[in-house]
Amino acid sequence: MKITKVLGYQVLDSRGKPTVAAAISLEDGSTHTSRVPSGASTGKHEAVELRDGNESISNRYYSGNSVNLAVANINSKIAPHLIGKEIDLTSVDQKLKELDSSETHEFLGANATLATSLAAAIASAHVRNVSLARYFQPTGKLLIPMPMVNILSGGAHANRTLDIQDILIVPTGAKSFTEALSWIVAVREMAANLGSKAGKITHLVADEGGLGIPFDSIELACTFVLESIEKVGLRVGTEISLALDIAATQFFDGASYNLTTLGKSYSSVEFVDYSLKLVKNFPIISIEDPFAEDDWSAWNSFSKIAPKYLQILGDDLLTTNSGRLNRAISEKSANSILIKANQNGLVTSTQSVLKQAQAAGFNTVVSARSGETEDSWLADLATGWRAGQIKVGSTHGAERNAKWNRLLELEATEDCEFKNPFLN
Ligand code: 2PG
Ligand code: MG
Repeated sequence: MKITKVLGYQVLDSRGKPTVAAAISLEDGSTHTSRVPSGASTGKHEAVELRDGNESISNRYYSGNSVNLAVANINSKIAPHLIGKEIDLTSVDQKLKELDSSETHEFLGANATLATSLAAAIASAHVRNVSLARYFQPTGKLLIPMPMVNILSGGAHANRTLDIQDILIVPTGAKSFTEALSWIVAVREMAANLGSKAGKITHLVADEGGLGIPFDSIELACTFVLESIEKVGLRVGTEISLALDIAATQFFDGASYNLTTLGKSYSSVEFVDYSLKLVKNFPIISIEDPFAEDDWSAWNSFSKIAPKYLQILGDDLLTTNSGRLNRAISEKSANSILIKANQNGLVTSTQSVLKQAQAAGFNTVVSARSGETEDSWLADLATGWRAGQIKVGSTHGAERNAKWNRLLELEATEDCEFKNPFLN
């Protein structure tokens, strides 16, 4: 079926910041839309998010953040090459690569390429008359991903109420996604109640819907989340464990890791030591970005001494980039990768980074961004790609719940399985 129209336009994300949307129309009269997310703790090696900057007149009220250039690239540089062609995700992505052969999509903007690529994926699934998840995995049981969910937020997402970015939970003992989500909601609500009872600020809901409760140390914050789990009546370790997103690039100054709420600075070597103690003292099964994005030696030495069960997850380190992943595989810097489509810029190359990681025995966690939209394609990608895990933020905010609700829907409507990825 042929493409009849490709349209880019500007919409708002969950932080009220402009982002790119694309719509692809087909001969049968249907139109398929997508909206791209945007990060705050953005890694230096991510694909380029094209924003207009301060010069643009149309940008007057958006503090330099409008995306008219990226939108114009869809409408004038991409659309003419797609209209009249058969809809097919792989050919659309191939064309986008030809139009911008730079690895970071700096000419068209990765927000322009990803919006187009996602709309093409959704339109391609429509033509086959299957869900987007099924488009990627046509037969066999679909694998609903294990959720990794934000309870406490800090860092760039919550005005630095905590030095690190997130304390999350993973309900590894749940037998279905539906059960997993119910446990998570209970823990989040318990944390909000316990926080209020203790006289802490609990009305601060962070960018990803997590609680922005201030704590003097990471250890105190972890203890608080553990108490919330126990008060709900769930067993720590066998049913639910902790996960951290340290987002260490944010507090690394090139020489030291500065935990400002604690008032302590650590050299790279000392921070490896500190991180090891932290994971040994708490039931933490996953640690994301424990070191800065280019501090490879810290990653490498930590990976050598970390407990074998620990998921060492590269986000800013790997930026869903094949070359950086290759380095991490050969140097054994990490054993897992966060997969974010907008760090990469195309649906097919994001999936191929995921496959490359899985082939090397890495765990894969498909992730939302802190600036999200009401779109739910992420849930389908994580499921159809058999990622095993997904991270979306918390269970507050329609832009977060759109993804959780889509996973509930997939579990209810498709032939699915749900597994604990930490048993592999
Ligand atoms: C992260 C993400 C999502 P951001 O660091 O993993 O939590 O944050 O989108 O701001 O990069
Ligand atoms: Mg991260």
